Amino acid sequence: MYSYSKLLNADPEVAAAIRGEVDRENSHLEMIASENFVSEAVMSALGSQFTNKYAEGYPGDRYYGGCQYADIVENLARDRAKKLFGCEYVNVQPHAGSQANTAVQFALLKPEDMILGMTLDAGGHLSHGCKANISGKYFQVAGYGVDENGYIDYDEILKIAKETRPKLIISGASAYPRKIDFQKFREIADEVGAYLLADIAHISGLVVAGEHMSPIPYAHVTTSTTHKTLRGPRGGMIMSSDAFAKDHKIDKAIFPGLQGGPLVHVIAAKAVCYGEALKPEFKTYAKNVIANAQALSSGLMDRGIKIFTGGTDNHLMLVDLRPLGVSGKEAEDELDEAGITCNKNAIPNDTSSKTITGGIRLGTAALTTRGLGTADMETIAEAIRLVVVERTAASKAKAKAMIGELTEKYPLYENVE
Ligand code: DSN
Repeated sequence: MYSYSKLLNADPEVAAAIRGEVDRENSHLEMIASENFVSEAVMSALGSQFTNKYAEGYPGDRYYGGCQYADIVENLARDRAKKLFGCEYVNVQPHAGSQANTAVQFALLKPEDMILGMTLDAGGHLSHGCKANISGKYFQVAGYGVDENGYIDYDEILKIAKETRPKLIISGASAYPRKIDFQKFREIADEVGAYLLADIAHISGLVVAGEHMSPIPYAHVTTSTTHKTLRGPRGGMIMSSDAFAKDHKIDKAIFPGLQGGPLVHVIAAKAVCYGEALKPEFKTYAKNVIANAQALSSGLMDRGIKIFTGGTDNHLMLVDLRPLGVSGKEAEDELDEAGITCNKNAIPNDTSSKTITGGIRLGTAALTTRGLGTADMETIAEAIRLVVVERTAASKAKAKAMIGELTEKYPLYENVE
C-alpha cells in the first residue's frame, strides 16, 4: 500500500515532488471544475498490489493466469456501476474519458463518417471532433455552439444535423454551466438516423445523485470520466444496453481495439468510488456542490462580475472577464498567487487566443469535498473581486490572507505518512 515515509527513504526526489503537491493542495483552494479529492479508501486501492497485474481480456475470459482477484474486483466495479447509473452494460476499462469516446467512435463509425458535437470554443471536448484530435482527423466533423444567451439551441442542432447528416451526435461538454436535455438530443438523433453518445464526464456525479437528468434512457451509449464530480480515480467508463453493446462490440473496441492491459488498480479504485457514490451521503454532497456553485456565481454577480449565462445549474461557471479588461491568463496567474487554483477558459465568441482567453472556469466539486459551504462562497467571491477587479498589491495581499484563513479552517491532509 502507498506509504509516504517508505517512498521518502527509497526515492527522496520523487517523495519531495509528492510532498510539494500535497502542500500545494493544502494551501490552495482547488477550483478547477474537472478536479476533485478522492477518499483515502480510493487512494489505498490505487496504491495497491493490483498495479502489478496484467489482466488483458474481461472477467472469466483473460489472456493471463492469476486473474482470479482481478476478476472479483472488475466484477465488483461493473455491478456497482450498473446499479449506480441504472444501466445494463458497463465497461470500466477505459484509461480515461478520451479513450472511452474514441472506443465508441471506433465501434460505431467508419473513417470519414460524420460526427456532430459541440465545438471546443463553445465548451465542447477535444474528443468530440476537434481537428487536432483523432476524432477530427479520422472523421468528418460538424459542430454546434450555443445561442446568444449561452444556452444549447436544440432547433439549431436539428437544423445542422439535417444539413450534415451525422452518423453520430455527441451531447456533453467541458464548460457548459446549464442543464442538458438528453431526450431532445435523442429526438434529433432519431430524426436524422444518427447514434447518440452522451458524454457526462463533468456531470456524472450530479446524474447519479438525481441532480441532473440521466442520459441512460435516451442515449445509445454514455461515457464518463470517474474523477470529476463522481470523485473517483482518474479514468473512464462506457455504459449502454446489453443488446447495443453486444451488437456493436463495445468491449472489443476497448480491448483489443484501443487498449491492452487494463489498469486493475484503477478499476479497484473505481469500484470503491462507485460504492461511495451509492451511499446516501453522496446525494447530499452533489446537492451541496450545486448550492455552492450557485452561491458563488451570485456572490460574484453581486460584485459586478459577469457570469456567462447569468448563473449555473451545475458544478461550474464561466466568469467573463472581458468587461474588466483582464485576460483569463492574467486572472489564472494572479488568483493562483492569492491561493485559488483555476483555469483560463474561452467564453463562447471569445476573440482572444486560446492561451490567453477572456475568461476563467470555476468549479465547486473539490471545494465541497473539502467541506466548504455557501457562507464560504461569499468569502471566495470577495477574494476574487479583490484580485480581478481591484487588482492592487494591497487588495491581492488581502485576498491571499482571506484564502489562507479558509485553507486553515478546512485542512485537507493533516498528516502525510
Ligand atoms: N480536461 C478536462 C476538463 O478540464 O474539463 C476535460 O476532459
